[in-house]
Amino acid sequence: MNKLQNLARLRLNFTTNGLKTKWLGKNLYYYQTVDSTNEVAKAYIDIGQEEGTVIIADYQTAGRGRLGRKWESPEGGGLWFSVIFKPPFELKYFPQVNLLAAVAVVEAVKKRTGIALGIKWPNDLLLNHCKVCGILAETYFNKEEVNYLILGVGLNVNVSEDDLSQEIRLSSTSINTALKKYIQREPLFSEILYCLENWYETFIGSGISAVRRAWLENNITLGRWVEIRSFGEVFHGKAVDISMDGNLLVEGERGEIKSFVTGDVSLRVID
Ligand code: BT5
Repeated sequence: MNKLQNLARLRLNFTTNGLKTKWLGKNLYYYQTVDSTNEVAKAYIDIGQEEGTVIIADYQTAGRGRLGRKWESPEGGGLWFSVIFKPPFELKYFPQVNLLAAVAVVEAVKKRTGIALGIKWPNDLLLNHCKVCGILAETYFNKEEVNYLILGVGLNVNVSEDDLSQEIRLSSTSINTALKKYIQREPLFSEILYCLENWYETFIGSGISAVRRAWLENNITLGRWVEIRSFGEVFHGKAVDISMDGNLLVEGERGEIKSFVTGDVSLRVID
């Protein structure tokens, strides 16, 4: 039995009444439990599901972050989902989708809750200095060697401190912790898909400029002293800009500028 057949009994119904998108999320698969929605997305690509397909789960047993890290996905309190994209551009531009995804989630959360999240390069969204959302963009090739991009988003909506491990309790938060009230997940989810579709279309239609501008307006990384770990090396400097490719430019102590590609690094703000 393949992965999707195995999962079939865990599928739930999802009402998409509030969905305002044209194509993104029109195919939507909602599960009670999966290992990782990014993994399920691969199985859907393998059976020919098209761009815009969304997989969402109430609980992930093996939710993951970048570089093999774990993404804690407690039951029912978050939006843990993945979107399948088939970008009509070269692989080297794929990391830029991280930027537009961050911008889209910030915009949707602002519209629905009034809360302003800050973007920490490359893929963390912070609220009151704590992580509330992580984004994971992974490339996947199907049998015909067509490149897909699976965009995974984990947003803590109604997640309480006790739902998370001791390890990350102090560095993470959720929207309901900040607002001190229960948040309905469906309207927020629909809004995120709507913003994601808009920003993706903007990106495809006119490139990174508008995305980059919005990213810059909402970022909390530039101008800060940072410590970057990349392939076993540690680099200290001031985050000064992001390039048109979405790379972070950091000025070292001797004035040298280094460029870091999203995906390869972990970054800590130290000032
Ligand atoms: C990320 O990685 O932040 C990307 C997370 C993407 C999760 C989504 S959920 C749907 C889809 N399916 C998946 O399997 N993944 C995606 P990274 O930058 O490597 O950050 C991981 C780190 O965030 C961990 O090492 C913890 O320190 C922290 N963390 C883990 N779970 C968290 C949570 N629920 N809230 C806040 N921080 C968390």
